[in-house]
Amino acid sequence: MPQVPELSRAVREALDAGRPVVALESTIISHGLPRPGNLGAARSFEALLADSGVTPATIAVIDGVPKAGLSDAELERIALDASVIKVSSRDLGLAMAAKRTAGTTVAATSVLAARAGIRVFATGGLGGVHRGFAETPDESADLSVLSRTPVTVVSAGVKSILDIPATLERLETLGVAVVGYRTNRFPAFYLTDSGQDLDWRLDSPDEVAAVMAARDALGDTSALLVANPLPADKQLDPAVHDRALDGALRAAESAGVRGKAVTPYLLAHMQRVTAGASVAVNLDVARGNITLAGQVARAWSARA
Ligand code: PSU
Ligand code: MN
Repeated sequence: MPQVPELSRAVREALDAGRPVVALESTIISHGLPRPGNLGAARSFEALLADSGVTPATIAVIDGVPKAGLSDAELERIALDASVIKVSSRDLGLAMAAKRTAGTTVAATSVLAARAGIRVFATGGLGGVHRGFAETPDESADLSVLSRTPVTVVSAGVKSILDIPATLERLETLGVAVVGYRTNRFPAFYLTDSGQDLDWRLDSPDEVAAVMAARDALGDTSALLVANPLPADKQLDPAVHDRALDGALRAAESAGVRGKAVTPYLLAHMQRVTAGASVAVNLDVARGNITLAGQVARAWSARA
């Protein structure tokens, strides 16, 4: 079997030369953002990196082949083809053997990035522990996979649709390091501040790279989560947010949505009832994280 994931030429050359590379996930494109604007978003995510001299490595499964670095035609398939499925890490081997085309979640993207030797990864917001866990124990595989995958993930905390205090407890149990970027509070994706305090804060990309080096020296094989909040003037209006989320949670409950459909269902509901305001905020969240991830990747490659 060829190398997994298959690297695009640009990604392979950048990695070989020790130049900065940032992995990007693709479930945000296939299942997080609405078609057809998601294609332009995916292209703009890559351009943000390329414009600052960082090689983007969007990760996805194309006809059963896990890839890091997509052609524009492949990016278009992930964005526009409605038969594209969502895969977490456990699904990767199944999607490969079945020759499926898939967007990769944070869990699946982290596994593939780590195998490729890509150290820094940007997403919008991580999965986590869902509300109502006591009745339906829904916890994203993102958390347990990050406990055993050595990658630095830049994320605006976890999605506010989740139970954030419970998610932070799980991250602690699982041994995932969590730092606030220029903040002592954990962000909440659409919202700047979840109200939850963090023990650690870092204020520059160089400081993040120094922590990565220290963790390597330790042989630490878990992830470092860099929680990067949206500026307060760019967050979703909290009143609009709370109303939309309340409706989304009730709709999901009465529709009996389960499993991996839950997160896309809640995000799509938020998009409808906020008339697209949540999409604009989601894009700002992703762009902010990708920009910071690019800076961290540059600081990391400058150390070598
Ligand atoms: N961030 C976004 N939009 C998304 C996601 C993250 O801005 O759609 C995706 C990520 O791929 C994440 C997934 O891993 O949602 C979580 O899904 P689940 O709760 O089923 O694990
Ligand atoms: Mn789930």
